[in-house]
Amino acid sequence: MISRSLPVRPLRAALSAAATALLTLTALAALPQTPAHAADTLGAAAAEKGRYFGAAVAASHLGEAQYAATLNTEFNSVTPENEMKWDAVERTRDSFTFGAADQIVNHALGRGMKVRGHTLVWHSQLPGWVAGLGATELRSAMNHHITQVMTHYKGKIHSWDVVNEAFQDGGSGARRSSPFQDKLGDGFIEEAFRTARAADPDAKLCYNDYNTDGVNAKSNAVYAMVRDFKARGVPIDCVGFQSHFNSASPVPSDYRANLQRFADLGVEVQITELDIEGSGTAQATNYGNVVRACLAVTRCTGITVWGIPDKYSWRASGTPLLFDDNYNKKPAYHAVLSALGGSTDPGGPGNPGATCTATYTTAEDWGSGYNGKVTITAGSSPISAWSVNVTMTPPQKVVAVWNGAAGWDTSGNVMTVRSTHNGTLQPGTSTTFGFTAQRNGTSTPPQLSACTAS
Ligand code: G2I
Repeated sequence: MISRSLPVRPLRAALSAAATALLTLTALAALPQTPAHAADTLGAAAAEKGRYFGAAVAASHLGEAQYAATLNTEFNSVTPENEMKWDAVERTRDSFTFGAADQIVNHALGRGMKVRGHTLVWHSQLPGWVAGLGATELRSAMNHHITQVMTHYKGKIHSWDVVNEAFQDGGSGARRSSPFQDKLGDGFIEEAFRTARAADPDAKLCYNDYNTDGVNAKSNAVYAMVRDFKARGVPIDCVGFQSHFNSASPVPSDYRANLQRFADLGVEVQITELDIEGSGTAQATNYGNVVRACLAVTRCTGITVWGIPDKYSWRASGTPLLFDDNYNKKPAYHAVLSALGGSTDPGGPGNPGATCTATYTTAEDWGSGYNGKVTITAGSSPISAWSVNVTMTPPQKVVAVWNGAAGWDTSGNVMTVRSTHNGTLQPGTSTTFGFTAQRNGTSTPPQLSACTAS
């Protein structure tokens, strides 16, 4: 067993050196205005980048205290997950029921959050009576539905998914068969957008779809439609990229380029239903990449994740969201916050005497890999949270972390591990976190730095 003790340079010393350097610098040149503290929630961090960060919300969960608290603290936009769909608001022809959707809209607007409208014209969650109509009646029912729903929410919705999932999967780039497509032809999409513009001229009107996240036959077909709409003055303002990812449908390598080519048509792009199956650092890395892709595209105006805790996801078994079933922040959460430029660094003015040290030992070693154990010890003041940087030498790779929440820097070599349930320590007492690493041919042990406490 290797046992090494690494005293970590206290943050305060580093800060005071940095402060001296900063004072010198300020005398020489005006520094850009930056907030005193990096934002420490998803919504606040996104707002500092001029974006929203939203979640799909179910009205039935709003009464759960932790659900509402997480929503209210972390997000600044909501999308009703099912409550605005046709079968929810007009199950019977011309009889509109907005109760559950109103509950979400009122919750959000009352707390300063924005609302995305989802969705007006979609082949799924469509009541049987709509599918049974002939062409003339269907056209009139579609336009009436759009007008009634948008009028009810006029002025309250920042972006509407006017038409959802109208293109087929696969290589053809064809339209999907649906009552609208089959009876009204390609023109139903254009008609829906024109009706929507008249109903609420201030709402951004989006086309929303999945498997259009990279450059492929389906996204090419949507691209051609949007280009045609822009050329002919059909009112369209945004394209939604659902971004449901898993191992069979990973984040495409040309994700950013695809967002950018749509943006170059003169529409906003929005990431509308993001979820990525997986766990740990792999999931965190994917989430960070998606956020960085959006930030790299000026017209990418916001990101919505498709749910809050894993347990309520439509793909719950794939644990695709940012919070676990108990609302703990997952590594993916920290990766998103950090990609947004926010910080969960526990250091701050609230507990100026807080310090910690970190020591490393190798707990188990099987040659090709090992389990590392890091012991965090509070200094002479009680602390309520800690964080430590662990630098790995590539191609070593961390494959699991426990009793701490890990996020990675852009190089992929520096892991910041933050306390989860184990942040509270009395002076001089300790806690540990662990991780599993694969050596991949390199024996250099992990290096610890920057134990910070608050
Ligand atoms: O399928 C994932 C999403 C793909 N893009 C459009 C989104 O609107 C869609 O959302 C999902 C909801 O997350 C699910 O919650 O849409 C599903 C239906 O297509 C929703 O599932 C439905 C269940 O199928 C119903 O049995 C259930 O009554 O949710 C309903 C309300 O809980």
